Amino acid sequence: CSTVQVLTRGSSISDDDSVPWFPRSLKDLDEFAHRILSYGAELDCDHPGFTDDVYRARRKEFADIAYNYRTGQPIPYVEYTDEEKATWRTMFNKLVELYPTHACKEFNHVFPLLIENCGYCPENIPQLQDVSDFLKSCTGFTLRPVAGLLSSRDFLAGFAFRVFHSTQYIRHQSKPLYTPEPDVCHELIGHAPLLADPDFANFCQEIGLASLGASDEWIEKLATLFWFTVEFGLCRQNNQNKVFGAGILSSFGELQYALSDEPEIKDFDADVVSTTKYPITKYQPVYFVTEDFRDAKNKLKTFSAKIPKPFTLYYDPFTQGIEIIESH
Ligand code: HBI
Ligand code: FE
Repeated sequence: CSTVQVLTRGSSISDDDSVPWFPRSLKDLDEFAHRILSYGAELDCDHPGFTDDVYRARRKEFADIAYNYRTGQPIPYVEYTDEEKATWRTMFNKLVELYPTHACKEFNHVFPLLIENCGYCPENIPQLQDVSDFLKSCTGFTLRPVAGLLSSRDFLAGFAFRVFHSTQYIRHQSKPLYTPEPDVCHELIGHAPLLADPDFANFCQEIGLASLGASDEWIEKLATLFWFTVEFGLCRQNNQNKVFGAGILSSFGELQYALSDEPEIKDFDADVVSTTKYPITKYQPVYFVTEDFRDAKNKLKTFSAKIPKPFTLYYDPFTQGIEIIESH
């Protein structure tokens, strides 16, 4: 029979339990606030701040802000301590030395704008709300505070709405150049700059939309694609490899290692990338290179067209909601 394309609002998709729940509006993202895998104050025993009660209490303060945050509210300003600012300063000063030669041109285009518009400088940790306002004016991306690690499904779902779940706490002062988990340095220096780039923002939203309603196996593939692009991606510019992955951009050591001749470099192929295993707490043995963010988005679209879903969805920028076109 011919497929009947029905544009439905309260579609029966919610009755179809073969489709995992996914957010349909910005407000729905509030569901994630309490679905975190690790509450910020619960540190692993090998965490640099594990035995530091003052640090753990501070982490609880940040986790509570995020846990109580609701869509539409301003992100609370935080008075960072001198010790936290010193950690940021060490990180900031080391990293900015390398960006002109190691970061992609889009990053180097945006970074000065963040200095000018959001108070990025060695002495000051920028406020999430100020960075969010700047990103919104560039690409519509906004930041939302998160209390700790989200599941891949939930974290990727935020991207469908151009929402980046950002931590607000900072790594322990004993290791300013290392963090076992995302922290405000990683988010604001690694991720935020490129979320201001239109092509990169489109790429990120594409991953998010592909993840909505996908099965767990496909979520894992998309999370792996995310890992080798948004977190650890390289691109080709003027016949040289340049960095765009946040995990590299926010790591002084890995920024040098990634462009050295030590790691294996492969051309980006979505099918290969999505099934490549990767280590979490050491430098990546392999990186993938894409031409540019448009190229990456086109390859991602071809890849995500293979994800089996009993419906087609799209993002409505006017309602900032997800619309379903159901095919029977
Ligand atoms: N959760 N809060 C948070 N921040 C991340 O960067 C993050 C996450 N969950 C999963 C994740 N990153 C990636 O490993 C992919 O699974 C998406
Ligand atoms: Fe990250």
